[in-house]
Amino acid sequence: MACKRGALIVLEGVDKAGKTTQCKKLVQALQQSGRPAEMMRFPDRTTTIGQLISAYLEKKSELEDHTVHLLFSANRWEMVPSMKKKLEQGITLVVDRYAFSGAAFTSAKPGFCLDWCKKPDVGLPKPDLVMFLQLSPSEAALRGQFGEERYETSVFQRAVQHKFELLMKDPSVNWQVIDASQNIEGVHDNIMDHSLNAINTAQNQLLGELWK
Ligand code: FDM
Repeated sequence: MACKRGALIVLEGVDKAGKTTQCKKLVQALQQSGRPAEMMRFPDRTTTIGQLISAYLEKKSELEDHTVHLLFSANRWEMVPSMKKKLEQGITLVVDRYAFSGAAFTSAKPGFCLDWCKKPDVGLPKPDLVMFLQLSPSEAALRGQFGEERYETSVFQRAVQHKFELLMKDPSVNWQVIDASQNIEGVHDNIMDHSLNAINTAQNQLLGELWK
């Protein structure tokens, strides 16, 4: 019998919510419990496309807004063959940001509608679970200053939060909101519970297509 597929698990949230810390802890905990798991992140800055995106985020280059949006999407599509292969091998993928960040960040810019922003990512592997790490702007501010990269301002982050709230209304995606104001271990326990459920369910289901 073919081995059971891994689950595609995504963590989303505004800046300072602790996504990267929690992705790492989740992968470690899954591996320690004997479940194969790997972490991925988008943008993946290591590819040729990823390097263009990275220079843009670091403000070392300028790119037209539609163009950079499509590059972020292309940066996900270029990883699809290896993602599918790993999932088929039974490896659970824990992903730090995905198409939801893509749609939320670009649609927070003037002149973009959410619908247009979602289009390039239609048909990507559909996550079995998307956890949104919820943190109020005032709690995020307590966690320190924003960095120097593009988009790291409180005004823009509020606009992004609003777009995430619109995306979360879509019942075709398995959204779970996680209270990220708890301590690191508390948040982790919550994330682990949801992830184990998703892994069990995904085993018996085909991988879906996002927003299709
Ligand atoms: N971002 C991320 C986008 O604008 N579109 C996308 O598709 C993705 C995946 O890039 F500001 C933004 C979100 C964030 C930046 O930062 C990436 P990190 O620190 O590498 O997650």
